[in-house]
Amino acid sequence: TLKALLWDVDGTLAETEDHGHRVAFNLAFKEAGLRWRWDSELYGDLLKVTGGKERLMAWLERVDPQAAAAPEAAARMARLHERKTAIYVDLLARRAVGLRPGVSRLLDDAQAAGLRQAIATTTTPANVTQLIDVTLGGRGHRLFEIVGAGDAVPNKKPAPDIYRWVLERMRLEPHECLAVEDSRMGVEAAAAAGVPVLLVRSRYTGTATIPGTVGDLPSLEGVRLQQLRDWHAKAV
Ligand code: XBP
Ligand code: MG
Repeated sequence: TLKALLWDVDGTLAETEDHGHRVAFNLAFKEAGLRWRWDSELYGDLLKVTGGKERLMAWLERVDPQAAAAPEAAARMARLHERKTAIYVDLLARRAVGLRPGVSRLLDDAQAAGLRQAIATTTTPANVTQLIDVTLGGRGHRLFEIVGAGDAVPNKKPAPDIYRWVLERMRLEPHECLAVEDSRMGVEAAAAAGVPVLLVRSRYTGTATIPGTVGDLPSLEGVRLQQLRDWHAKAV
């Protein structure tokens, strides 16, 4: 039976990428005097590299391989990423993004039903805390038992590491959980950890079939907890 819901953050809890992360990266570039600008389409391509620091490094390798080979490149991108995080947290404070439809209700219903819940994400912990604070207030932090985020593990999604990290700390077996993810990399991460995964498509998911999911939805709007239980039951 289903014991826990493991939630992805970006794209799943909220549409944070286009109006949040992407905008914050661009503002950080501007502030640093860099003439880089990521439009929505380019950003969709860059999302194939998960993790902001990793994404910046991959970008530098693409546009300036010489600078990327320099010994200080990683530290430089890490500093730029720190600014990006501060800007992103500030954008959230100014309500640049809210939760996706249906999310708040499912979180509450799951808690009321005694399901355990946790976060399994690639993003920086401060971003998760801020999103929860701003959208759910104090009640948000009581919803999630554990937040698995960012550099908690060496390998980000699509590696299964963050899911394994969360499962281990919650002392749960993969089949006792249902993961909710919006991206191919997220689905791959959950599946590789053996966790049944529901795909909820977001702005950047695209239309291609993604194998290995228990369900494939355009949104969680109107979705009932019982449906999540049914998808999970069919998978295990
Ligand atoms: C999505 C990501 C993140 C964000 C940027 O994470 O790949 O890297 O785009 O966040 P998920 P940081 O869907 O797993 O929540 O800049 O903080 O890395
Ligand atoms: Mg995601």
